[in-house]
Amino acid sequence: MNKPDKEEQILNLLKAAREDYISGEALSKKFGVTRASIWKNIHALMKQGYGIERRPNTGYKLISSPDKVLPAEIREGLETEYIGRELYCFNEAGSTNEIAMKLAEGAVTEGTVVIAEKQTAGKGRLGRKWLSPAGAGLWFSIILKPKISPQHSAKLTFVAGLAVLDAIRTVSGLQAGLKWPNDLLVNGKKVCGILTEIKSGPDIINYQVLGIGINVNISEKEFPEALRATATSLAQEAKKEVARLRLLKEILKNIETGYEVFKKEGFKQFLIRWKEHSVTLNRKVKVAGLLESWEGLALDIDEDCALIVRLDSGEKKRVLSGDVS
Ligand code: BT5
Repeated sequence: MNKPDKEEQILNLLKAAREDYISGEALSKKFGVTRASIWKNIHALMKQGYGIERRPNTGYKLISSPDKVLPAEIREGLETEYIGRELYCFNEAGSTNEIAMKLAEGAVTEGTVVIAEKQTAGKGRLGRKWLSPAGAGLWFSIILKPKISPQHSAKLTFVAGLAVLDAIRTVSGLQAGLKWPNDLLVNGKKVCGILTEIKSGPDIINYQVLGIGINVNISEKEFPEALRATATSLAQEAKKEVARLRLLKEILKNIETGYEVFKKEGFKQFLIRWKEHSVTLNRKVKVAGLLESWEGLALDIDEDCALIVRLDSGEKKRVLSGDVS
């Protein structure tokens, strides 16, 4: 599933041939295998949803590609060096974050992406559930190995949030806002949530997984009643379908660029931009932490991504994690 295998190479040849047919014989010669073996690969591609015409004495021609998060579709036109070059694509998975955290324990390269058409156990923070229906969203996780201490990991969630915000604007024209600490909203409703998980020693991170969930083409009725007031999708807000694969590739490119800048130049410029696009600041908020909650004015976000709230008593509270409403 990682490096282009024979099946993906055949697909790429068919794509390159465009309107022309490629004969089974030519393919079998190229790969040094029997024509029956080539047919097996073609059949497997058709099962994934590729439309392939098979004409006797002529060969194979690609008619259509599925709108699915498949390795060849993600790699085609992907403008990154290392993010998304190693791919684990699933039709159905429990949670891509869980899979990525397990993979990261082994010899996996930085930038590996785990993605699923559908998650059956998609998760948010604190074990909350993340709705991830088939075919209509982007549910994926990126494995990074930054040489940073665990306290700095939230900064990469901010870098990723900005990368998604820019990609949404480029691909759908929608202007999203950032809600502290990890949400993107469009017209006041949540379109994206980011779940960052790390494995770390006391001083330095072993690896960090950025789990990103985006409601792309989910219709209103696909959301359960309980979420309709707070959740939306890009298609609902843009009033048209949004190209899921293009959005994914734009995000991967933006995250790679952002990550490189973060490593070279630090967090400062990201924090400035994040605040510019924040929908949390300068508002009366209620912040629910794990044990306590506070009400007051959201004043600022500091360089550790903590939210500074001025309580009605005038006291300033520094909140590192929690939920804002
Ligand atoms: C988040 O948590 O917003 C992080 C979501 C991360 C999901 C991605 S998908 C790929 C990767 N693999 C995973 O298993 N997870 C990541 P939190 O801030 O705790 O928000 C969770 C809350 O958002 C839930 O309790 C619901 O109220 C709401 N919610 C659930 N599904 C939603 C959806 N699809 N769209 C909008 N809101 C949703």
